Amino acid sequence: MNNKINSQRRKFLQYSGITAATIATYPSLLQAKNMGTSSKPSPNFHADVEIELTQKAVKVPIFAGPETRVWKVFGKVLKGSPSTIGNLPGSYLAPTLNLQKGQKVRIYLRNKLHAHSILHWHGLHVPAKMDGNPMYAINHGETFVYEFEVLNRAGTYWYHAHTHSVTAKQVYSGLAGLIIVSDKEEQALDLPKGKYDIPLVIQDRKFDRQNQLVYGVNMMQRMSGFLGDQIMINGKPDYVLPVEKRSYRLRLLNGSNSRIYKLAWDDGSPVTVIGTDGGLIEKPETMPYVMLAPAERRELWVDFSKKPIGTELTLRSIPFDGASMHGGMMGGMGGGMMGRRGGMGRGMSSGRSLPLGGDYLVLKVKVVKHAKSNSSLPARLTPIKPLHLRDAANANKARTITLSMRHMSALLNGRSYKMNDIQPDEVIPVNTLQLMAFDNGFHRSMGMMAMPHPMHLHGEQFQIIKREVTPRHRAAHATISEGLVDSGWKDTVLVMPGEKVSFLKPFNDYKGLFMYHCHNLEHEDMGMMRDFLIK
Ligand SMILES: [Cu+2]
Repeated sequence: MNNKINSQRRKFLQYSGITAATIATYPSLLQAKNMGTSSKPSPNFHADVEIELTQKAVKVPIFAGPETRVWKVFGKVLKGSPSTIGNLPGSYLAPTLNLQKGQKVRIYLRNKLHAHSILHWHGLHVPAKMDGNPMYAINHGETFVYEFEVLNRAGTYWYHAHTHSVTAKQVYSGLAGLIIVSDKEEQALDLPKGKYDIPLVIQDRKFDRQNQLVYGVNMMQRMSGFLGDQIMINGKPDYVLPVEKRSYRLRLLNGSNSRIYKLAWDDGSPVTVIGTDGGLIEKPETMPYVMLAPAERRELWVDFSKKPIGTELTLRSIPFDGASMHGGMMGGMGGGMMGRRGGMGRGMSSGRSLPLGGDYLVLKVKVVKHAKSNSSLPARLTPIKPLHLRDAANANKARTITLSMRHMSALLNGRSYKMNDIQPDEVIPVNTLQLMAFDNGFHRSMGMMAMPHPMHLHGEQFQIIKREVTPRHRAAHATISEGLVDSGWKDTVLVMPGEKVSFLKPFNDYKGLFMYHCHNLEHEDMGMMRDFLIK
C-alpha cells in the first residue's frame, strides 16, 4: 500500500469518525484498493454537452448565525446550452443537470475534497465504467471523466456520491443533486412547465448549536438508519412554497439517508401521481397518500386554482406501521443521544429525531396570487411498453435476493459487499430480461430484525409485477399499501417487512459490473450491496 493512499485512508477514517472498534466489524473497509486514478476524455466520443463538476468543502449560510460546513458540487457548462446546469435557488445541494434524451454528455468530475469520492447517476442507463462504481473513486486533486449518451426517457433522476463505506456521510454532507431529463414525448403534453414545474428534494438533517451538520454513526443508528430532527426541502429549513392559483407539477425526490415518508395533504385532498422513478406513468393515479422511500421519485400534479389567496396547505408525513425494528423505538432513542438544537428561527427542530412512521410537517404551500394561465390534467400521459414474463430468460425460476440483518450486518443472499467478489448467481447474460424478486422475510421470518429496505438496482429501469406479504405482516403493510405506485418504470422499490416483491428487469446494451443495494444509506455502508456482472 503506498503512502498516499495510506494517508488518504487515515484522513477519511478521521473524517468519518470511525473508530478502531468499528473497523473490526467492517473488514470490507480495508479492501478498497482500486481508488485513485484520474481518467481522460476519449477522442472518439463526440459530446453534445460538456459539464465540469467540482466537489469542494465550503461554508454556506443555512440559518441565521454561523455558516454551515458542507460538501458542495459546483457546476460549469463547458459546451452546450447554459441551461444544461440549473441551481435550486439558494441551495447548497449539487446543481441540477438538465439533459435531453439522446444527448451525448461528457462530465469532468474534479475532486477538491480531502477524501476520495465518486458520483453515480441514479436511474440512468450508462456503461459500467461511467456508472460511479465505488472502485472508481478518485482522490483529492484527481479528475474522473464520464462519457455517456442519455438513453433514458424524460423523468426526474438524480446523482449522488457512491463511495465505498462512506456514501451515507458524503450524501448527508451535500453530495447530491437532481438530473431532469426531457424528451419530445413529454414536451408534447400540456403539463405545467417552467416556473410551474417544481423540483422538491426532501431530506432530514440534524444540526448542532453552531449550525453544523451532525451525523451519528453509533451502531444503533446504523442498524435503523440515520434519522434527523429537521426536514429540509431543497437544502433549506422551514421551506414555504409560494404558488399561483393554477396547477403545478411537483417533482419529489426522497434524498434522505434512511427516512421513508407517507405523504398526504392536510386538507384531506387526495394525492394525484403522474410520474415515478423512470418518468411519467401512463395515466394519473389518485390515492389518499403516497409513499416515498429513500431514492424514490414521485411526480405529483396539484391544482390550486380553486383555493382562495392566502390559503396555506401542508404536505405531511402521516403515521404508518412496520417502519423500524422494535416498533419504532430506534428512531426516538437515537435522537436522545444526538446533539441538541437550540436557537431561534428553527421552528421545526426539537433536538430529537423525528420518529420513522411519525406525524410531522414536510412542506408548506401558500397560495399567493392569481394566475394568467392554467393547464388541465391530461387523461393519458405517456405510453409504457409493458415487459412480459414470457420474454424473461428465466421465467420459471426467479433470481431471488433475500434481505437480512444479523450480527451487526446487513446482507443480500447472506453476503456482505466486497469488491471483485462476483458469485455464480450474480452473473447475468447481457441483452436478457430477468425475472427477479426481493424477499424481505417472506419465506423465513426476520423476527425483531424485520425492517423495510428500499432496494435499488443500477442500470436499466424495471417493472414491478407482484407483491406478496406474509399473514403476520399484513396489518402493518395495509398502513402503507394504498400509497404504493408500482406502475411505470422503477429503479428503487420499497420492500416492507414480511414482503416479497417480484419484478422484470432488462439487462441490455452494457456489459460489466452493476451494483444492487439497499438505498437506506447506512445499510448500504454496512455492506448491504453487491455487484452483478453482466456478460
Ligand atoms: Cu436496507
